[in-house]
Amino acid sequence: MSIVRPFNVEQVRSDFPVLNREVHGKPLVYFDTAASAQRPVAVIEAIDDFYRRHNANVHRGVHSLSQEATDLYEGGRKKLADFINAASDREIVFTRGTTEAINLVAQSFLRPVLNPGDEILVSHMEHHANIVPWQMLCQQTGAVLKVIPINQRGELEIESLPDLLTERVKLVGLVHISNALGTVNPVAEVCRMAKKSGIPVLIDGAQAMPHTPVDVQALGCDFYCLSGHKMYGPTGIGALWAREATLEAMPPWQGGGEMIRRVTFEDTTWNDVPAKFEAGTPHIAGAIGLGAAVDYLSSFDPAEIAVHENTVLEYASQRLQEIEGLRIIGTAHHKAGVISFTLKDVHPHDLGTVIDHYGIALRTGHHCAMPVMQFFGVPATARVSFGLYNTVSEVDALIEALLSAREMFV
Ligand code: C6P
Repeated sequence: MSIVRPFNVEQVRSDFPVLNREVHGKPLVYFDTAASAQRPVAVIEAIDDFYRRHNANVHRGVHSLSQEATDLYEGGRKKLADFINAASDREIVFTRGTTEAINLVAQSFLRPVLNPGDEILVSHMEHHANIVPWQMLCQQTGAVLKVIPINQRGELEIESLPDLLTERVKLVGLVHISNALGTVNPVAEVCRMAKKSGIPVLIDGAQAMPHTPVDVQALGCDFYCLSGHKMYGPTGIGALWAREATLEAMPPWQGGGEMIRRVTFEDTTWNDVPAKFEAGTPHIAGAIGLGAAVDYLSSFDPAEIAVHENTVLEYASQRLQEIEGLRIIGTAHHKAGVISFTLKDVHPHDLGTVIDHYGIALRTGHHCAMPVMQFFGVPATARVSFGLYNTVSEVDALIEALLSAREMFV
């Protein structure tokens, strides 16, 4: 889709109805986009239109509604394929989100080839979604989970990779942008290094999709996993990208309708990809809404979104440091979208509860990244995360609220 709109944050904000509401009598400041982004009208209307006018199951009916639903559903796949520069829409497997995409790769791609003593390499800054499925796989096969270290800024220690990338490693799993630290990882470089040893790489792109253009072919990865709700689309829908030949070679993961070509009691043959991996009735409205989210994001120049988001991120990083006793966790040179912090003598949960009374939504806890918390010696952090609709004046509101909250606790 061609670029049609110059980026103007006030116009962008008017696309998101929820931003008009108040919380505890204050204008909502939504700083929890990393958990789930808000949805623009275009996405809400695409879903609404599907249920009002086209609702039917896909791929199964000869009647008009079913054909319309199929076209809309497959249209969502095509839009997403183009958005991430997949070679074909057959390379997009719809899943419930990043978590399910990673589990699919673990069980279908890796499990059949894994032997005791083989290794899976992940980084110290992974979300649990890119740790636990591999741990489960290790328990099932006798393989071993190894960890790429990070430094005190929360950056990948890439210089440790040549020693770690031995012939025992059967897959590298790496987060593109860390949800707990905001670190942007050098994923293309890691892919290049792994490729030299013929090791496949899975990228967890959950946090990257809303912030940076993703070109799966240029990255050189083997698997890219994403979630619709992080990129202004619906919940319950996401995708796994892999090359068609890779998907063809993988056995199906779940069995049922849609994923078969012919079933007898003696034997079953599989459907073509990606249907082979989409057993059962899919999240049709989700795929359509995700397509609308792709259209929405594509209607801006990604460079303009990045400039705006970096301005908010840098301004917030500077202003937060004005607060006595505040420690930013994760100070990588290359960051996007996220600032985690602790405030001396104040538990993050208490902070989050008080800040909510100022109408400000931020997240507190371990952010499903407990090993990162352990690395930095904190049980939890408060986290602000930004979307394309956030502004520097919202950051000012946060600073005022934090200063008042600190008065209350100290
Ligand atoms: N992070 C956060 O608040 P799902 O739930 O499958 O859509 O995405 C899981 C996931 C995987 N990887 C990364 C880097 C993520 O950030 C997430 C989701 C949310 O940070 C919920 S814990």
